[in-house]
Amino acid sequence: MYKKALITGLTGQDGAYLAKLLLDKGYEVHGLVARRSTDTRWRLRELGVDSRIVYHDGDLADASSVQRAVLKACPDEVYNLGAQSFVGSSWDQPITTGIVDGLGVTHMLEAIRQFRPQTRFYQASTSEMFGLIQAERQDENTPFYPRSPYGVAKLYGHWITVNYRESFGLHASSGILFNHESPLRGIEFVTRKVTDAVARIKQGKQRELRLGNIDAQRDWGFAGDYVEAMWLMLQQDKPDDFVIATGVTTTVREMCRIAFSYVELDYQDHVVIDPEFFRPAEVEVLLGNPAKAERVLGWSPKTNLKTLIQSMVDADLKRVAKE
Ligand code: NAP
Ligand code: G4F
Repeated sequence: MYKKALITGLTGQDGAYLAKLLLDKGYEVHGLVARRSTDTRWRLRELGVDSRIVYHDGDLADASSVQRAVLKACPDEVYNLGAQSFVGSSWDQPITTGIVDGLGVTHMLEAIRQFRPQTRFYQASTSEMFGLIQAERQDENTPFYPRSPYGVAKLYGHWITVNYRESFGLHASSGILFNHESPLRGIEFVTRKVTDAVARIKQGKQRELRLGNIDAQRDWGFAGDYVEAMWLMLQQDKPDDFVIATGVTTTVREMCRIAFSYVELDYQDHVVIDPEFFRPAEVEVLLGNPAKAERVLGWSPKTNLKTLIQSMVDADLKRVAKE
């Protein structure tokens, strides 16, 4: 028998890779998609999966639409990836971020509890919850200290997932994923901002790149590897929480060097530090310890940062050349 999955955040980076993974495994894939005035399905087209998905109109802020999607899709598995996911915007839209990234999780958990309690649930939690880090390498036992409205909202989403698992026995797992990137990454995130700029500068369409805190360090992996971990979590007999990371941390500065040097440019000739891109409170460093995921899920990252950034530059070079 084939399985059915409902994905929120289907049109985002992870939603697109996850939809492809599940379709390749023979799943019937449903997506909760919020109404927008512009086209948001370009990533699904890029991966050639847009016409193979059953779409449900809905918004995580609207509990009734979430319930309707669960009732119509009758999913075996729900992957809750929908979110206002840009940390920088969360200071400008703290209330929306709180509703969608926090309360939205409860909307989905309640729909599952009331109408389909056998459904397995995945919550897209984040290393941003560690914020002002309380241990050099962060794992499932590291205390949280979020530093942005986004991190705070996601922490609520994480704990309500744990709470519904413990209160109602739901098969609800929380994946604490560290930064993961790809050619499908939104342009506002620093890796894509850099690779897009490298492509433009190389082709003479841009001269400088304005960035904020390039001394910040992140544990960056490849989104395609990380969606595999999400799926593995829901295949376990027992629900649980897992850190998904590479175990390597790199500065934004070094990531820039990798991207620019790939096309024989020196980042120091083009990067301009601009106070506009500094945050009210910064997460200076993140470094995950994925030992539990390796031991229990048999998961480990397959892609290193250099290969990842170079693949993003290649994709941006092709795209910018066609503009
Ligand atoms: P993304 O590319 O920004 O995608 C976010 C998705 O959420 C989009 O499909 C967006 O729809 C949807 N969405 C936004 N507001 C919504 C609402 N009110 N109702 C329903 N859907 C809504 O993010 P991503 O990188 O794929 O990340 C996926 C999830 O993992 C997010 O929850 C993010 O917070 C979390 N996460 C990401 C990372 C990472 O490094 N990528 C790390 C840890 C955790 P539109 O396309 O219509 O805007
Ligand atoms: O690429 P970023 O915007 O990602 P950030 O804030 O780490 O958040 C991402 O990863 C989280 C997991 O830890 C996810 F939960 C979240 O949804 C998102 O996917 O910024 C990375 C670092 C930051 O320290 C930022 O201050 O890069 C620094 N940075 C320096 N200049 C910049 C810039 N970030 C952006 N976006 N733009 C800049 O110009």
